[in-house]
Amino acid sequence: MGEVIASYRIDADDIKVAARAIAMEQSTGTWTKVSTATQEIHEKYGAKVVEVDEEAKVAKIAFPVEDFSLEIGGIPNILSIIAGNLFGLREVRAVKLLDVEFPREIVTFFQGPNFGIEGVRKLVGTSQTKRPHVGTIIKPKIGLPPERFAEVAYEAAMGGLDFIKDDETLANQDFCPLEDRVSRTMEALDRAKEETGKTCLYAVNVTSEDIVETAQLAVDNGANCLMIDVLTCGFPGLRALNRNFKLPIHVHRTMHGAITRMKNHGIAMLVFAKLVRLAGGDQLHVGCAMGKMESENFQANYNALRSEWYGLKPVFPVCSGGVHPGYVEGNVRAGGTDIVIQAGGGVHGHPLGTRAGAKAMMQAVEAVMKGIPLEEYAKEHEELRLALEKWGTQQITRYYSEEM
Ligand code: CAP
Ligand code: MG
Repeated sequence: MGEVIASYRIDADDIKVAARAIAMEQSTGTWTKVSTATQEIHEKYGAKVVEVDEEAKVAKIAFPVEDFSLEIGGIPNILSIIAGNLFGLREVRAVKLLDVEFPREIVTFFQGPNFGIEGVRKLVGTSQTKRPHVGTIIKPKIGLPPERFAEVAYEAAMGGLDFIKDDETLANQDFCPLEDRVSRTMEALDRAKEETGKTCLYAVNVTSEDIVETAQLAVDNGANCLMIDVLTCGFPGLRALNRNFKLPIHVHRTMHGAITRMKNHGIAMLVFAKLVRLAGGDQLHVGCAMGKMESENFQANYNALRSEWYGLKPVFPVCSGGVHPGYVEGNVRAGGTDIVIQAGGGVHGHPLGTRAGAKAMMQAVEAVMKGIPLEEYAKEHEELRLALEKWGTQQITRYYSEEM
């Protein structure tokens, strides 16, 4: 039987002692010896410290596969074990779960994405070109009524985008009820398809108390893609979508910064990326080289989503947050072409509006795929030229302005 191996960076007076305390707390031990825990129990179910790198302050702890309840406990149980009480132990000042390696039997128990990169490409029609997908988040984040939302979606699709999505805070508010929003938007996207011949996916945010019921409402109103805020909603929500619906699932990671951002404490995005792939997300926000969000180690996340993993389908890494046409080249260079590039402000903030903004994003991708520098391509592409004039191609650090 295999083991789950978790790597922790530990800040403690004695890293070996702290690692041992973590292994005990998270498996068969507690703060004192108890008569109920036999030697046999410790041997069979006890987690072991298998490696300690004192210089890097990293310890690897191996958990026997038998410690996990996959069928019923699923991903919540995995998290309670590898990422549970340990964060509060007095032996550690701070600790970060950096990575986790799963054995074959756990990976294949979870069947992963239903569509994966190739499946989503087939729906959109990019299996041949293999170019990055381009999407937009309808902005403003909240406030648009369904009719206006659908019009903006139509404009984005007419501009050639592959993908539109709800923002992570949009659910079923009174100003934009989900049923009305989805039916109008899908009707608008159908109209756009009649004109362009191209499919545009619309990821409906179904993050909610009863995600299956909400997703069913979206599907009944024509949805062709679903979206979940996986950390606020929970992994069982993602698995429920994966099991119950044959639609691609876009996974947003809102709230992750509270958990992933501190270098010495929390859980690395890499761990969540692996769990999302297990749970069956088809696209996941994992950061990128250029944009408004801090993105440490995004390359490792991309690898976890796209590399061979006991036959599980690869997940499309989503590069989002403060992206605009001027950042497309830098992001593709860093992330490759098997990515989804998204721009909200970078589409709807275009001087000529949403359709032109969508076109500018597509033109930037075309330029990169043809190996033509953006500035060069912009000479013959008005929308791209205007976008570059407004936003440039250099990473900026100050994003929010008074003119909003
Ligand atoms: C992007 C976005 C995403 C962030 C999340 C937003 O909009 O929709 O939520 O990208 O970040 O609301 O900010 P803009 P990440 O294109 O207008 O910035 O993908 O890093 O989790
Ligand atoms: Mg958003």
